[in-house]
Amino acid sequence: MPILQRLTKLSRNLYSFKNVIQNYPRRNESFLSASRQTSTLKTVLKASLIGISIGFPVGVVITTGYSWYVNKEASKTYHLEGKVRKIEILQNKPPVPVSRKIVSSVDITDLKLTLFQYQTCPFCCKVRTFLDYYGISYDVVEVDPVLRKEISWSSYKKVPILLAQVKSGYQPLNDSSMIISLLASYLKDRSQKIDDLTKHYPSIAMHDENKKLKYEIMNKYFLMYQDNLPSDTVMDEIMEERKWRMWVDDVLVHTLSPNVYRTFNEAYDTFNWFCKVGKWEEYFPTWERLIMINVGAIAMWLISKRLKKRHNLKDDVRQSFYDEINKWLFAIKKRGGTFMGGEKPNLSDLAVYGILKSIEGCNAFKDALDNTNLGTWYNAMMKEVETHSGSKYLATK
Ligand SMILES: N[C@@H](CCC(=O)N[C@@H](CS)C(=O)NCC(=O)O)C(=O)O
Ligand SMILES: *[C@@H]1O[C@H](CO)[C@@H](O)[C@H](O)[C@H]1NC(C)=O
Ligand SMILES: CC(=O)N[C@H]1CO[C@H](CO)[C@@H](O)[C@@H]1O
Repeated sequence: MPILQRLTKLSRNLYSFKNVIQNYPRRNESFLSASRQTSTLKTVLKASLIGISIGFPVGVVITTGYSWYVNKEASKTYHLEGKVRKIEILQNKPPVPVSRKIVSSVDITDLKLTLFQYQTCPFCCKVRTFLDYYGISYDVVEVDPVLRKEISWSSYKKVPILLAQVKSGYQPLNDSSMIISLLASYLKDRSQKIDDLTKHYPSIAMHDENKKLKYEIMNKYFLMYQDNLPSDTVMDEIMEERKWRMWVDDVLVHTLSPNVYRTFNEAYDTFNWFCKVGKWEEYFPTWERLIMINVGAIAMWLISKRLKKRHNLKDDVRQSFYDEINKWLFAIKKRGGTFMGGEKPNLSDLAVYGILKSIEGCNAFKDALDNTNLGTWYNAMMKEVETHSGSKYLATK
């Protein structure tokens, strides 16, 4: 419908334009060719009005045609609506070289994990933060963000993907929040099996607001307690923790792109920082790296303007970023501890920290440190994560 709206607005504007021009010569009698001008203008105006009257139906036809097409495409997949996607387990590990191994000396789990990721993707940083906090070892495969050939084995095309070794092969886990909920459930009782836990997070087919088929992961913010249901007071804490984890994915993360790609120069600086911390020089040939930096910076700078609008950020996008950070800090202050989880971080602290970690080298992050009280909480979190302090709280099996 926006096309229609724009067209009607355009014809209304042209109409008032016509009035102004027609009145113009009358008020300037000395204007020699006034009458001839008027007729030329009239011809032009008539032509453009005809143009509009043709353009308008054409617009209607295009819009109707497009929605007909969307409906037709959607109807091809209606039978999938509500269908649960079969959870696949790979027989063999995809033959992709490991970029680096993160070995933690305090790892007491027997998990065998490979993380397919971009070093500076906020969702990947979130998963790494979780693994590092609990001192879990894992392998990293750095994915080329343009060609993505390292995840060509997967029909899920986003990162992070975590590959967990299970008895019958390798279980791919999609989506950062699902990965974290599943692993947190596992850490509560390590006698459970990863592939059994995965069944609690089914993907269900549905059509989104644009009638596009997509799979939604059920329960991705829920921990599975099996028979050990927590008490009511703990349940309140759990719901608060869940609420903030959803806020991270639905609100906080959307303030990042418009801020780190705010101007072309900032976008370029951001990509150069990605190149540095992502060790692109080590993993990707020069030509691929140059494409990634230059195409990436231009594309993201352009896209970030659209994202700003879509997520209703203020014109001064920094202000929207500070507003959300302050909302978070205020909620912690109200609870009275160092962290949202109190004396130790909980999953929402880990999520916020992970997301912000992804822009640590950008101007937007430095500005946030200068203009909010983020630093105290952030530094306390850094210490917790870097010392793997979560490993102390893991139940012995
Ligand atoms: N909901 C997903 C989002 C993951 C996501 O959007 N990842 C981005 C990178 S930051 C991606 O892979 N985008 C590629 C694409 O959308 O094609 C999660 O939490 O893991
Ligand atoms: C991840 O996505 C792939 C491809 O769509 C799917 O086959 C797989 O079962 C998904 N994994 C889980 C745990 O849902
Ligand atoms: C996973 C985790 O550490 N969750 C914690 C969140 O905070 C509450 C309240 O302090 C704790 O009880 C949870 O264990």
